[in-house]
Amino acid sequence: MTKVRIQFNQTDDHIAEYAGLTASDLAQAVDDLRSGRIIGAIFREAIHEETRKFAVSRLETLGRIGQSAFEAQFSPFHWADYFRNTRRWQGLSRSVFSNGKYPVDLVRVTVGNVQKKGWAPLRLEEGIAIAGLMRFIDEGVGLMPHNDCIAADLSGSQMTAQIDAQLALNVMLQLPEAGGEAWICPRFFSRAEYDANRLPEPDHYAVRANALPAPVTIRAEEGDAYLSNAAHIHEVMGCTGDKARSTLSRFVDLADISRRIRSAVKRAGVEIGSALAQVIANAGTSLQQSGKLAT
Ligand SMILES: O=C(O)CCC(=O)C(=O)O
Repeated sequence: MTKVRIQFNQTDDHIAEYAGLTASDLAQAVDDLRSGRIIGAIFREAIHEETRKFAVSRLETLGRIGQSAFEAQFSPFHWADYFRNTRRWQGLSRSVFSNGKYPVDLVRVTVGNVQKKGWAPLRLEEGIAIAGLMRFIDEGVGLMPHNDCIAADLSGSQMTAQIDAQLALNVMLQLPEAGGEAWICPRFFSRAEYDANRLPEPDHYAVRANALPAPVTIRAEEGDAYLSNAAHIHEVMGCTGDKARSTLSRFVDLADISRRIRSAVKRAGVEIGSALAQVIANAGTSLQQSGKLAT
């Protein structure tokens, strides 16, 4: 395993740094993010230079691949379409990387293997929620301070109630000439706090920066990847220059297995209860029909 270096170059930024992207380092970073020991992990040269260049050139032809669940949730049509398309997007994203080099596969296998630690990858009622998203951020554009909390966005879902941590992996495929750094504020907002600090439309997804503590900058270079807790408020600085900022992003949602079991047992209890009620009601109706039960 690569030795973890916790940087303290900006007061106390708690960013772990690894050489390369390996399953064991990824599992360690997931563990440390989940426990709050670190607020981000950078994997230097997570993809090789030829892999990166190939992905960038393929993306120039294909354009953006995928959509986020956040964008899809507002219309039933887009929501259904999202689940119809996740496998296709996954396949398309994989095709942008040469054989065996798609970083999301390593993430899926690693997260799939951590069950012994009590977590499992999240599934939604409708199916697999997470497709790798490959996108560009163009000149003059950034992302305002926001968090990504599928449990708050889909508060009616029993599956999202099992979430223990929502992490985000971003692979830096191409950086702009200037700007495009990611900032993380090590701060959780309750939904009420978040709503109280929202910016007006069209930036309603984001919150006012003056409500936040000083952020930590993620200094990821082309070919690096970083993993962070998506529930922390984060931001992408405006990009400048002719080169777009292009990334592969993937959420890593971890469900707490014990919470998952409790919720399955509860659901089964409700189902058994209502099945029993139905049997009793049916028996009552049959008895009535056969005249054996007084009305
Ligand atoms: O591209 C990044 O560095 C962060 C992306 C992000 O904030 C998001 O997908 O919500």
